[in-house]
Amino acid sequence: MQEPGNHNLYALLAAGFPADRASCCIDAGEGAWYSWDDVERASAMIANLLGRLALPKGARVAVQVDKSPEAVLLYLATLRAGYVFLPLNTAYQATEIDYFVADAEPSVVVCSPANLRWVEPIARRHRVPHLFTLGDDRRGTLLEAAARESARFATVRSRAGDLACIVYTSGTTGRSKGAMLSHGNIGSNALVLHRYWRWRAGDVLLHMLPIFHVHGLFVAIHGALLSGSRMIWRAKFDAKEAVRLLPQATVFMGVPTMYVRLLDEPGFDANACRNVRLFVSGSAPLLPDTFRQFEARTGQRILERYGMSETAMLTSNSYDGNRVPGTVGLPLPGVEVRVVDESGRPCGTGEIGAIQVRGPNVFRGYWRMPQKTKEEFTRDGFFRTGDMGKWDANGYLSIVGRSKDLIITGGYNVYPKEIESYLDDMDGVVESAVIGVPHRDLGEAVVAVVVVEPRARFDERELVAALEGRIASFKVPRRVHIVDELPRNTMGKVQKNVLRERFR
Ligand code: MCA
Ligand code: AMP
Repeated sequence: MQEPGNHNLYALLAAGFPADRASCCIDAGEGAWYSWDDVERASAMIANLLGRLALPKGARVAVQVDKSPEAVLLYLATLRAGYVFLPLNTAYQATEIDYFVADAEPSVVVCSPANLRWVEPIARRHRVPHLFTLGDDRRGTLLEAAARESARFATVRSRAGDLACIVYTSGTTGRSKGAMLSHGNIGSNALVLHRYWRWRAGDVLLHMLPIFHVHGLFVAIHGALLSGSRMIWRAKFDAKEAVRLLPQATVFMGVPTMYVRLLDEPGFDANACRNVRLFVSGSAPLLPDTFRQFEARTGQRILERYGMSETAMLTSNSYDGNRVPGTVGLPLPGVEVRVVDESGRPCGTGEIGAIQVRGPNVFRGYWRMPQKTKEEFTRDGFFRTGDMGKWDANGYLSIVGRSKDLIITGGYNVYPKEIESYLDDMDGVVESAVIGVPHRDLGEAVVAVVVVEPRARFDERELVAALEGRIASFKVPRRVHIVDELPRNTMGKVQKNVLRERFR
């Protein structure tokens, strides 16, 4: 039972652990598995290690490591010790990591042993007091140091408003912003989803998402922990492996690209998902066509939901009722969602407007960006999501576009501004525009349109090569088109819609 008055997220999750602590919590395959007892004891050892470092209150623990059960233990340990967990995409390169370390000023950085060579100088430059390594093979200095610690730890008492995590989201201005999420924000959303999606003892989650984002780290893991359910754990998504493992699972969560790839597998059919009671899709729009093909093939209707790093989950299609393709469903209990026109007036059914949200799940603000935080909230406390939407007659929300210039590729967000600034800095580049074009597998693919100086002799491959290794691979344009000039409107603004049409 949860300790009364303690809002620590770990305490909330642990209250859902099953009575049989010797049973399996995380099954990573090839005989590697953790019982609930193991999870409690190992996270206690890491929490004791963090406690011994005597970090200041609110200290950030920045983590860029390959997916492993031990990475989850580190997450849980950071919560238990009352520090702030800061997950980082494994695709990020040195320039990107340098920015996050400079901005977040973590007291602890944990990187994979293979990256120590380039992370160490970054940590030294920014005077990070503690640097550890953690591999996906249980190697590294973090577990070596934790092995000397006690396996008992009294989870720190936290208030609902205390920070639990900072999740960086790319910025429309090119600078990433750290969304500050409290124990109360994440915990309230975990409880709502637990009830809404009917998590129950005996569920088995097939977990193939990355764990440095809200989808894989919060939405998927918390549901399983709160219901004392086993997770079948794989380091990354692979469609063939998913088809092989799905018969053992009752719940699967993925981004639309994963559903498209499952449908490309000839062996994927109703029999493969005979035990699955819930397929959830999110992070990017699920095409109605994918929804229908999936239903025709398996008899299962994918449940699409909508959320953001700043807010966790906001809306969901119904569990028992209707699931409407092309919509993201109904506002979750306790979450206020409104669609407003430019003057802030609520839109009627079918009218397109800006989506704004309020609720216990909505974040505390952007890390060290009070002005930006202020701009993103209305006077009455609603957060401006930057998404455009409309209601249908039954109160289901559709996302019809974004007011923010953002590309979502395979469920990862890419802000054109950031890529444009890298391109514009290159010798010989006059200006650039980065757009998303429809892509069968990734939903959208990143494409750059570049104007180069008359004497500059660039080709597409050179421009791509110049970005590779400097920025995360999912941000690197799949195609680069060299043009004489960019189309502009009378205000001088680049007409990206024209480019999207031309290069689709
Ligand atoms: C990999 N590549 C990509 C992507 N992923 N390129 C563009 N977009 C991507 N998403 C690159 C690889 O680096 C590789 O490049 C090449 O594409 C081929 O990789 P492939 O093997 O085909 O891809 P993969 O490694 O299988 O990855 C596809 C994936 C993955 C499984 C769909 O992208 C993924 O796990 N996406 C999930 C993202 C996610 O969890 N988002 C949640 C955000 P090279 O050949 O050069 O190495 S949280 C969120 O949005 C909110 C809160 C929400 O609502 O959930
Ligand atoms: P992030 O800040 O990385 O968490 O990305 C959040 C954004 O992903 C949202 O603002 C939406 O634009 C988009 N998103 C998430 N779920 C969906 C969905 N089901 N359909 C369309 N867009 C989505």
